[in-house]
Amino acid sequence: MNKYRLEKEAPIDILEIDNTAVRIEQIENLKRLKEGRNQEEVDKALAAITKCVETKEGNLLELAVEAARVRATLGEISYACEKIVGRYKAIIRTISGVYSSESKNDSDFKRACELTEKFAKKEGRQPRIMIAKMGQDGHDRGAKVVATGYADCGFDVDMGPLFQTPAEAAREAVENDVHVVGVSSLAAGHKTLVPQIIEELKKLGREDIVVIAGGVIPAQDYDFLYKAGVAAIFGPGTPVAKAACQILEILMDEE
Ligand code: B12
Repeated sequence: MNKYRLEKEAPIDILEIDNTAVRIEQIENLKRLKEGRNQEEVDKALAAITKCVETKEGNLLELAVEAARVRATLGEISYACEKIVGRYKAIIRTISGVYSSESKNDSDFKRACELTEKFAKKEGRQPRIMIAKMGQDGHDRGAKVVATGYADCGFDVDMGPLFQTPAEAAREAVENDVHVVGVSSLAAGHKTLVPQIIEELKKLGREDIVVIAGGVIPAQDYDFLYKAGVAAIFGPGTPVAKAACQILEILMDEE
């Protein structure tokens, strides 16, 4: 995807965040906030929001500001709306044929198609990959790009929904009997979520399912992920067909 790649990328100084510590701290903050506020005022403000959404009468933004002033949380404010209108669910739409029509003369694309055929002949079915988006990471463009590309190379592709937990993603991968789970991570959750999905697959007795990762993952975290059991990592700018070939080689080596 990126024609102008450097031979050697200069290391970038990156702020390391301990996700688990941040989560614990935030839960503590919420607990303290809830203990210190007037619950009656909060309930009243939230009920006014629900009524406004239901009747479409009043100024929702004004009511949300009032609720925040009495220390209702963002989650509580949105839940007050959700009671009436439900929660938005992104519809996953993947398309096919775009990648193949652009790449039909590309040698990596041709090789990826040959390798999927070879795999299918040997295994009796196409290589099957699930692209997983876990945690609070809403960046789904790269995931959709690779899902579309791999499908055009001959993979059976399952696209998991946004915001899955590692346990949900692992369950879906097992139910669909995939050969590979491809975690797409762009919001710095990889060091927590990737080891967790590997653990969940183990719990389900499917440590044979290969786990790979892609997205914005700093080079200094690669070793950590490899040690956790990831078979390959693909960063921004990775050519889709090249990565497909590498995944197929890993799969065929495993057999
Ligand atoms: C577009 C974008 C958004 C869009 C996302 C739209 C969408 N529906 O996807 C919007 C505007 C919503 C957004 C929001 C945010 N973003 Co943003 N976003 C980006 C941006 C500019 C480009 C991502 C992209 O689409 N690239 C194009 C696709 C095709 O490339 P890709 O995803 O990297 O995928 C390629 C490879 O990585 C690999 N790959 C990816 N997944 C997989 C999976 C497998 C299995 C394989 C094999 C390969 C693979 O293959 C792909 C093809 O080469 C990046 C910066 C960047 N240049 O990466 C920041 C970036 C990811 N965002 C960032 C941030 C901080 C945010 C916000 C938190 C900002 C905020 N304060 O609100 C929010 C978070 C929202 C959320 N809940 O997650 C940071 C993340 C920092 C970090 N990881 O530590 C980045 C890196 C910007 C930065 N430098 O700070 N963002």
